[in-house]
Amino acid sequence: MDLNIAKIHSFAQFWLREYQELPPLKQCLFGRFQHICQALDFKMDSGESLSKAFPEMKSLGDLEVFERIVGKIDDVQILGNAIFSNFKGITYWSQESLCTKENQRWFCLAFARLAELTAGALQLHIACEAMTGDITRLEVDAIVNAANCGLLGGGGVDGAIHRAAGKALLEDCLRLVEKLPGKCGETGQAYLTEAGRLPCKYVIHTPGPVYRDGKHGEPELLARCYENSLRRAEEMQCASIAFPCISTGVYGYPKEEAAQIAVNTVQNFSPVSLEKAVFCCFEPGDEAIYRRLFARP
Ligand code: AR6
Repeated sequence: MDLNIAKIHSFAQFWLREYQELPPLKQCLFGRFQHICQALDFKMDSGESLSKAFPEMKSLGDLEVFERIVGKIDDVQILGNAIFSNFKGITYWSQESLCTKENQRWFCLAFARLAELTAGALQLHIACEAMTGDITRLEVDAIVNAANCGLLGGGGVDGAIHRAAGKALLEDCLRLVEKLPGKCGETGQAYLTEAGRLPCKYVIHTPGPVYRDGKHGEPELLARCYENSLRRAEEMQCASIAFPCISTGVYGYPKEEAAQIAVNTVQNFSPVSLEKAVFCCFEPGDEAIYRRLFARP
């Protein structure tokens, strides 16, 4: 029987949202869950529980292994069966002792992967827009900051964001940095904070690569900045995100090449919550580069 991918996608989104809020499910919800899983043609007794299908996974508590394995499953039926089989234990989940952060994370990872797979199959895309303006004024869910690895502010768009957001943002950044290994960020990674006085909800700080000659991993690192920023936004169920032209100022990345990477990465991303990405340009001419790229088949 053909799976109804659109239904499975909204199912995965629903349960991902449920699970992101602790405490997890109450027993009474299980009946509904079971019913939906069966309607989606997932089989609880398919024998494909994750630990059976992937013997590498010794215990469900082993989150790192689980994340790696779940990331590799690319069959909706297998993943659905496995999740459903592993949900058998859920009938007991009303017990406080089982409402742990770890169990919650386990389910979130599984549903996020299911949502991602189905989004890919449905060919969902983030709608892209380009504009010229000041990113600090945008009323989107998240704005991205072209940061440096220190993550505590600087010049360019970073300086503008910190000035407009005020002291609260710097305090958030200090708390964030305190928890990072080596007390600094990594190029290509993305780090989320709240947004102080800005009209958006979150700021995602991503240190872009310094451009040398394009042969020192710069394209991959720049793509990672965009991809990781999208992931952070998805983790907070953002519907909209705005990017500046990362690395194209002080860090010297050629504008056309950078815009091409930005657009490709965002358009190839399979969204769950994200609907819109705004490329917020600042200098005259930058917006036209994006518009030309959107117009390409
Ligand atoms: N809104 C939108 N875009 C802006 C704004 C603004 N308010 N202000 C500048 N831009 P840059 P980078 C554009 O140099 O190359 C900082 O000191 C700008 O025109 O801000 O990634 C950091 O702390 C350009 O197109 O970032 C790092 O040390 C784009 O933002 C370093 O610079 C990026 O230029 C990062 O360098």
